Amino acid sequence: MMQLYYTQSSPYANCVCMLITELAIQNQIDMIISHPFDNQESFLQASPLGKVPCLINGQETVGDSQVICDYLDANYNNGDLFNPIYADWRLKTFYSICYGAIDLSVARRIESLREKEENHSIFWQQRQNQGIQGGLSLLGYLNFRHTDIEWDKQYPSLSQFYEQFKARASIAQNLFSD
Ligand SMILES: N[C@@H](CCC(=O)N[C@@H](CS)C(=O)NCC(=O)O)C(=O)O
Repeated sequence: MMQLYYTQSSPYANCVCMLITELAIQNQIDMIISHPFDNQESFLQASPLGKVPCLINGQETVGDSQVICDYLDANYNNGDLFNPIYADWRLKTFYSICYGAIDLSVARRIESLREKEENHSIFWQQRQNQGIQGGLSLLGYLNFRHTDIEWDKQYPSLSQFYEQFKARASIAQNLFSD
């Protein structure tokens, strides 16, 4: 049995959870909700950087969502998801833009938490907005954390696509929450 340390608010963990649902391997993984800021000892031992997600398989620790997705795909899916991406630089670039948009959205979240400390940067918030618009690909997380970015009004056909796509089990069963 593997263990996955995760939170339901992390878009990185959400990528892993969606893949687990897509591969239908939920029954092989203990899902352990662990908020990084709680600094649980077992979590910190597994994840030296103190970040979720983190996967444990026996003696092996696999950290970082992209590495975990790669690991699960290679071991439980013959690499069918990622091999075609790695073989095509255009797909690789697209994948990297998707991840970059996740990074920016998390940075934007951190920046908005700083607002409460009255030292957030308007400059960085605007840069993040610009990049997120350019890489819209993490629609569920935007609906969860950044509802002020009204992407659905700006991109109606993307919104239509998402309305259909969100019924998929890997999205419907892995909804964001605090
Ligand atoms: N590159 C990592 C990033 C993971 C990450 O930054 N996770 C956030 C939650 S969204 C976290 O655990 N933050 C806690 C911290 O930085 O202390 C991945 O793809 O898994």
